[in-house]
Amino acid sequence: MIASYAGKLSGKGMRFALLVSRFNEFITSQLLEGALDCLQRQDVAEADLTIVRVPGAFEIPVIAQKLAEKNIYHGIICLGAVIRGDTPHFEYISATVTRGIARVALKFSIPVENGIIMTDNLQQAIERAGTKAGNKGFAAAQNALEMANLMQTLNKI
Ligand code: INI
Repeated sequence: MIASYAGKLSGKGMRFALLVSRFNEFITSQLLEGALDCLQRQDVAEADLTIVRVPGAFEIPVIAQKLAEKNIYHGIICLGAVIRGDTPHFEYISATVTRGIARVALKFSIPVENGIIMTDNLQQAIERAGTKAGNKGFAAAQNALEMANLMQTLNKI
């Protein structure tokens, strides 16, 4: 028989940290709302949720690392919005943040989900923050649940 594993979406008894950047707050607040909606609908208790705010997306990886070091969270959900401007700043921030988040996940073997919208313009960001293209915060929270459950399952084999 082939052994096959996939994570469930249940959040009962799991602790999550939500890391939210204030830059483009009117987008990131919608991502936070979507993520909380997902987690609470999957039975994560309020007492098991921690929200941490940082100035911008660039600051997310170091705080994700700080939170991961505590070894108390089943997952960390990073929420932000990086929107292209007239300078190459966008390229540097998005690449650095993406690499930083991946590094923390690999270093600590916990899900550190990238719920950071990276778009060419404000319209695309709005579309991904609870309108036409769904809510990337909700999706990141769902991925965190699936990955946290998968980690628990794989810990048992
Ligand atoms: N931070 C963002 O989260 N989104 C952006 O679109 C953005 N832009 O375009 O500049 C941004 N810049 C701030 C950056 O994340 C840091 O907070 C800043 O560079 C100080 O370290």
